[in-house]
Amino acid sequence: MIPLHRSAEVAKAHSNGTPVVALESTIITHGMPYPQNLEVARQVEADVREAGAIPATIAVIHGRLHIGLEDSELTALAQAKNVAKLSRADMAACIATGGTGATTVAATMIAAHLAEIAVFATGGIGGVHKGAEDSFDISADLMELAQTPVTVVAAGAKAILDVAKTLEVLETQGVPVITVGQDSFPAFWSSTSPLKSPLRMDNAADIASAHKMRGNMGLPGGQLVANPIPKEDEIAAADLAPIIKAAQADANTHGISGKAVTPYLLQRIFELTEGRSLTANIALVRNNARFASKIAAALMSKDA
Ligand code: PSU
Ligand code: MN
Repeated sequence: MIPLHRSAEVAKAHSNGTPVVALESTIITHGMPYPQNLEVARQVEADVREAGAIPATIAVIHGRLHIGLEDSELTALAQAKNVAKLSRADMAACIATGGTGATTVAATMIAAHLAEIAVFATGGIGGVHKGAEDSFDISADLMELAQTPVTVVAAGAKAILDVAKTLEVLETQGVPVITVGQDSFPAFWSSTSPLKSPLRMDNAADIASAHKMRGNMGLPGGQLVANPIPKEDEIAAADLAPIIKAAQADANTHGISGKAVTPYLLQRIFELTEGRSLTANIALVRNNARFASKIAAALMSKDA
């Protein structure tokens, strides 16, 4: 048996057929500093409600898989120290041993699917790290997208990754990468990149239909929806390039590896941009939460 626990709000939505949007918790524990992380987590939940869906922030707390957190649980998680960062490999072990951990994109997808939630909003997914030809550091998020039927809304992939290689792996794994409203694949803090998006769709209804069609065809896996950061909130790619280079060089100097790489780079970039990266990050996560709510609503409608 899986100790799966829905919050009161999510349980109600589940039985009433109200659209639900899953949200991850690693962004709270490892992606942003306190107290902004708590403010953002609450704000993103409010954005989902305002858009007509119900938010389900996912985390493992004392061995229970929580689908939707009460405000007291969210507050505790945002301040907790040494919380595990859970992916496919370690999630079951954490639940089985009564542990507490935040869920990455991969783990959140697994939990959402178990709870029958089809849409998930986040900031950015993990991908192929620079230098992966030596380190073999490729996020389990990519393989999860290939096998778990959840549509994930992100703002593209961060330039801390090798974005071209990330797109190649997604193609090899058979993951549809759909950019919203433009031809260029967005680069997280910047709305465009030199890379062309494999697919483009201009509205939530089409994305919901594509999600359903994969299911009808018996194709496993989800979809990656790349939703560009709003122009007024973006940071120019040229401004970021030297900062990312410096952050990567620091990570190498300090021998950062494995799970620690992404949180380290995010924190370094936050420092080097004097907080600008966080302001942009907040804007894009909120934008993704609103768009994911539209997809969740479209999935509930008969003609999707
Ligand atoms: N990218 C971001 N912010 C994040 C993450 C990625 O812009 O917070 C987190 C997500 O939870 C993602 C995880 O699933 O990092 C990927 O970690 P890794 O590269 O270790 O797989
Ligand atoms: Mn990794």
